[in-house]
Amino acid sequence: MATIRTETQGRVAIIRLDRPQALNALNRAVAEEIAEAAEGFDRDPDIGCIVVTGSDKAFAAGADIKEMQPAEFRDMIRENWFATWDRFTAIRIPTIAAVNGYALGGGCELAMMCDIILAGDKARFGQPEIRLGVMPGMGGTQRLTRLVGRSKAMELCLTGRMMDAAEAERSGLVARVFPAADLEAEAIAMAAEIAERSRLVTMMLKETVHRADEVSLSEGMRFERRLFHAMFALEDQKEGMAAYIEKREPRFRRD
Ligand code: CO8
Repeated sequence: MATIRTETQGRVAIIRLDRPQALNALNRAVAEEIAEAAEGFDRDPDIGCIVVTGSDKAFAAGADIKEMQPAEFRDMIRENWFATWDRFTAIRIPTIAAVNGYALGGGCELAMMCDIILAGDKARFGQPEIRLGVMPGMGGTQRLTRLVGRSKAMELCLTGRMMDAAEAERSGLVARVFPAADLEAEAIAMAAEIAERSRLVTMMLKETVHRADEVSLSEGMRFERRLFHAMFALEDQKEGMAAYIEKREPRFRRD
């Protein structure tokens, strides 16, 4: 892989953006490599959670402006730019973004494609596309609005200003903030804990939470209830509840 590095630690996979010369700007090769790596981990029963991270300076400073600048409308349409990212959001096991440094434009949007965003205390988030004569194109107008509400999403997208980790946590974009030096270890520890649970149940839980963005409350409740009922067809429900009653650790299935 030319633009990312991957490794595994136990049941956790780590995808690390690795274009330091461009502050991890997301070009088409990055999208393809992240999608391919994540799909591989998603198929691997030995992996239960993926951490996506960058460097101390930048998670990712946006889509690659130098690659995009000469593109024409016909190129965008023909190649359906940014559609590759749909493969990443289709990953069924949980994903955690561990953000140190800049998460701007497409970088902020990649973080929002993940299920949980954790930030180092020096992280900066923003959607500066307006300053480049465009608007967010990898989900920023939609996911940021759902996460922080319309007024704040409008303010961030229309001004292009950056917000710090504390503000991002206050506004609901970020789940938790850690000292920058501890972020990666904390993210991996959280991922390891998630990866110890029933792999099938974490997948169904992820699908159900994301359903909340798509359907009405009553439809979402019906979907949740039906999948909850379905979980009683899994050995993991029997094992998890028996382990609680017997005061021991559960042993969930991995496949
Ligand atoms: N694309 C390409 N190269 C980049 C990017 C980027 N997004 N960000 C940084 N780089 C490059 C710089 O050009 C520089 O390269 P060089 O040394 O060759 O000049 C190198 O990375 C280091 O960057 P800086 O010297 O600028 O580092 P600083 O510490 O001075 O500044 C900043 C850091 C503030 C992050 C600054 O680099 C910056 O403002 N970057 C651009 C941020 C930005 O605007 N991102 C949004 C991009 S657009 C997008 O993501 C969504 C696209 C959706 C559009 C839809 C179209 C269809």
